[in-house]
Amino acid sequence: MNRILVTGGAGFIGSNFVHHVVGNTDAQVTVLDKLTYASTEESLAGLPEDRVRLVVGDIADASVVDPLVEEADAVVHYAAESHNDNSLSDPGPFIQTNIVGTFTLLEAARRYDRRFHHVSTDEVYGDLDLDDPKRFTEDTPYNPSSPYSASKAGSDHLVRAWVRSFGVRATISNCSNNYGPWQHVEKFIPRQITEVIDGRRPRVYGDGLNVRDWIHTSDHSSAVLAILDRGRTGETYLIGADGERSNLDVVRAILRHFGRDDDDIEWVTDRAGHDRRYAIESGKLRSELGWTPQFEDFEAGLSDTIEWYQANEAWWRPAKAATEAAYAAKGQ
Ligand code: NAD
Ligand code: TDX
Repeated sequence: MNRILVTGGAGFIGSNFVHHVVGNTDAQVTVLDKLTYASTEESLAGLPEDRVRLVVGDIADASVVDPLVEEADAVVHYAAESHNDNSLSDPGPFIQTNIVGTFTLLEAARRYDRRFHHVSTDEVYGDLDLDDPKRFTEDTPYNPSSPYSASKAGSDHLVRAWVRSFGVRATISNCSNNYGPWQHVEKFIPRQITEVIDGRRPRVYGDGLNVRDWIHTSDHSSAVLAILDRGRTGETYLIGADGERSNLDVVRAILRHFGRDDDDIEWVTDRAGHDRRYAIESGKLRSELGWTPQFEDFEAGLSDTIEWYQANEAWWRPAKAATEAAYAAKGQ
């Protein structure tokens, strides 16, 4: 697999994947990215120009997508509208990019018979109760809650149908919540880190007891590369690193890192339809493909991430004020 087309490769997880591919393979990478508010070219800075090329364009535009898919050996599809809160304010872009965009890419993969990997989320399975002993598996029924997760579920169903009806050589991964460098300040962990840097209080929704299953984004990258390399066509693999934590526990760890009182919290309006808990059982990926996460200590990975945001204020600062103004308008 010498030429990989990475959609959404200037965003948080996609750019981390591009760095991972350059560091761990000999592949040539073309990034197709619309450069929405969620991304910057800086996330790709420093990568070798003879290995990585950026094409600015829309995954829903077949005239852009077709020639790029044709010249690639494989497509790894990250591009999406990705923030649940935005999908509650304005669902339209989520339907257009996540569903129509995925359809456009699948049609190109079908036309040119290209290997396709679709990056999805555990949110397609809905949520679990806090005391439920179960975790999500590849057999859990789809039950999405938000316009974002419904649009991702729709895109997963398209991939499954294109495999079964047209023989497209596709795999799907559904990953838990990622953290690490280059994540937009609208998301939970970067928002709280940058609020504390700014001398403000972290903003926690509801009762703070909602649980997310955290994985470092570099472990997500190694899992996607393993699936691209050794995954079986038509299969779904769940990616997770046993990182269940309540939002309150995460915020308290951030406050402690800065030497602040761990009750120094601003309780804000809850998210509509807020999923209670996500949890991933990733045994299939581990046993079938031999994958294991490198970041097994969440608190250590969180400390590295906090230090990255302290050292890279020039990257996140331009987005911060507008992000906070939009949250303030919603009482969040
Ligand atoms: P992100 O919002 O940081 O990045 C998305 C990228 O897609 C951006 O670079 C954006 O410019 C690009 N994009 C958006 N619309 C586009 C379009 N129409 N055409 C081309 N490019 C477009 O999101 P992320 O957190 O990096 O998520 C990447 C993928 O991983 C998404 O598919 C998401 O559903 C999935 N995922 C995310 C998480 C998580 O915790 N963030 C967990 C599991 C799965
Ligand atoms: O200010 C906040 N306060 C707060 O309590 C924000 C922004 C969030 N939260 C809560 C909501 C969630 O319970 O923190 C948790 C995490 O929120 P997000 O960062 O918005 O992530 P989530 O909704 O869990 O979705 C993320 O993981 C799955 C990604 O954004 C998705 O793209 C991915 O599919």
